[in-house]
Amino acid sequence: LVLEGELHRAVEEKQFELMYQPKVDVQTGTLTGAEALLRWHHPERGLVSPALFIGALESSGLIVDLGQWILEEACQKLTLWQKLGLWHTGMRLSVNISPRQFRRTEFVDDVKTTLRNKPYLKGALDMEITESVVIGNIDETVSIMHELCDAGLSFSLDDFGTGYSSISYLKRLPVSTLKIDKSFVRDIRVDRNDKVLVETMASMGRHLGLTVVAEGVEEQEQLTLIKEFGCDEYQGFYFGQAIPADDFAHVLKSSC
Ligand code: G
Ligand code: G
Ligand code: NA
Ligand code: MN
Repeated sequence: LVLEGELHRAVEEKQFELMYQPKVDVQTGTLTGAEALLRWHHPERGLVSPALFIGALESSGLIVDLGQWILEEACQKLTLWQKLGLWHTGMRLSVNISPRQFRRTEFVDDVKTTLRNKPYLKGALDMEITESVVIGNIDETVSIMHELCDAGLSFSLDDFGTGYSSISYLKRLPVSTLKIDKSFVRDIRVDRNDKVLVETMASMGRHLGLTVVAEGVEEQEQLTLIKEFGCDEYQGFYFGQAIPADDFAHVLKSSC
């Protein structure tokens, strides 16, 4: 159980770190970018997974300030990697945006402020969202997304196929990438239903002109199947888990 007081302290004492999980081109095996994932260095418990505290960050509202830090931190690393010549055109760094963060009236202005005087970040930064960002009024959500697209950002629909991201949102939201949730990929070799679902989701995404990313690829056999189904990219322990920024820079270097 994560206590809110503990989280307040964690934010104050900067106990958080962003780690980076590679995304890979299914056909060529080359890096296409990364997803920034939050980690908490708990003073007693060690490294704590966000699965255990994202909910508490949301309900306490702490995610608002921390989310802005996540965005700034990711932009700072992106700037560094570009300056070092490690970040190629077309690669994207994704950050997860929580609904609470997205729904704030100041969100667009805060993002634009973060991107100000950094034209080189255009086309390199992506936001992973689920349908829970929709504010009730879908038109408002779409207009916020368009404004951010104009500022050079792209959007990925995360956890696609689960309760949090459905076909109707794929139709209505200006996303450029569909991420097939890892719960479908896990048993793709043995579960015929999962296999059909992944194949169908990949086909639908492709026909809609979206980049299709399969999440949670852990083995060669899963990679072979998602390749057959036409997924563009994958992410998963088979290539690598989320790693500290410096380690990810080495991965970038060795793939140059
Ligand atoms: O990295 P891991 O698989 O443990 O993440 C667990 C959950 O926490 C996932 O649902 C993931 O989307 C979410 N998460 C990880 N990092 C961030 C982040 O920086 N911001 C938000 N809002 N959610 C995150
Ligand atoms: O909800 P979201 O898709 O953002 O969640 C990302 C989470 O998935 C992260 O916590 C990350 O650690 C986890 N993850 C990434 N790759 C794999 C994988 O190959 N297998 C499993 N089980 N989890 C993974
Ligand atoms: Na995500
Ligand atoms: Mn996901």
